[in-house]
Amino acid sequence: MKNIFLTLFSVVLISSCKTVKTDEGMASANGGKSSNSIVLNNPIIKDKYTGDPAALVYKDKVYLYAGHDEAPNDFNFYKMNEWLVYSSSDMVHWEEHPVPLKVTDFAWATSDAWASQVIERNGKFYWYVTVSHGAINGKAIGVGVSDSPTGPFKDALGKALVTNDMTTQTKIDWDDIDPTVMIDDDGQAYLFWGNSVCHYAKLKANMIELDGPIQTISLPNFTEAPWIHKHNNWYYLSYAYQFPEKIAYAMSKSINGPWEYKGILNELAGNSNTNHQAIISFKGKDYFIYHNGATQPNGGSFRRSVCVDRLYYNEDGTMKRVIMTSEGITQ
Ligand code: FUB
Repeated sequence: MKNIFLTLFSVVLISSCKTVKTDEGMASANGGKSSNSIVLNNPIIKDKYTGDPAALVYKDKVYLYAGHDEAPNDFNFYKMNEWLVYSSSDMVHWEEHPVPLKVTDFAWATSDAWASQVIERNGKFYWYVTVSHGAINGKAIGVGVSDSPTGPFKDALGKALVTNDMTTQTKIDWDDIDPTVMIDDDGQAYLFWGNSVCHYAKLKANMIELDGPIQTISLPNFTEAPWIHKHNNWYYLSYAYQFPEKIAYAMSKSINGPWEYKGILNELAGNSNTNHQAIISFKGKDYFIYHNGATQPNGGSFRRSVCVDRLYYNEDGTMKRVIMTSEGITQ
């Protein structure tokens, strides 16, 4: 009896191992599809930890920029020295490009390749990044520039664009983080950023100088991670709400406000206390890009993974709450 039980147990174990192996082998060879049609495309980057996604639609591709989470498994804070770039023509298959930008490319910065965003103007690509400043206490925003969306990028300014001493609304020294950028239809560019306080300012046409005063926007439970975008004559300002973070958003008919709070857009991202969204339209569909800690066994708040799911608008312009999925984008 004992022998029969052991034999049966071994057969079950071996066959289940085979199934897993077959699925993994097919998944990598077939863009996430397995022989028995299990499709788990989230997270979209499976071989590295990635956080703070930003995306740029340029010509017929999407470029995804993310910070590289390099924290060892026993280290419970961010360890981020470089940013990564990936591209896709269909939001399903992603190609990794060589490392386009590192903290060390900014001679005045010391560490912390935190959240960022890239925008194109007149054939040049400007990358607004968060880093820690070497000489001025606190976080700062720098600008990289390149002739290609995949880089390599170099410091466009030779100094920070925004430093902690330029904003005085809070006593914390990490309120100048998480830049998001938009060029409005009239050609005026704007930079938004912040932690605890949401700041914004105009940018000059050269994209490397502020143009006028730094202003603030009052948003309920604003934590960080603003993302500015426009869709059908509405401006949207989404942001990380409370902590651990959900994503909420406000809408306005003008980029200068007033902003009307519209509620929660995305719920807590599982085992990651941050969520950090990017929102894009690409080939007629809308996408919500974010991070969670789904890559196991060691994924979590400091070893994050970028995911993508569909975003849907209501007829009145409000956005439907995002449904985070393991399947992700399948076609
Ligand atoms: O990645 C470091 C910080 O975590 C970012 O700047 C925030 O948005 C949060 O995601």
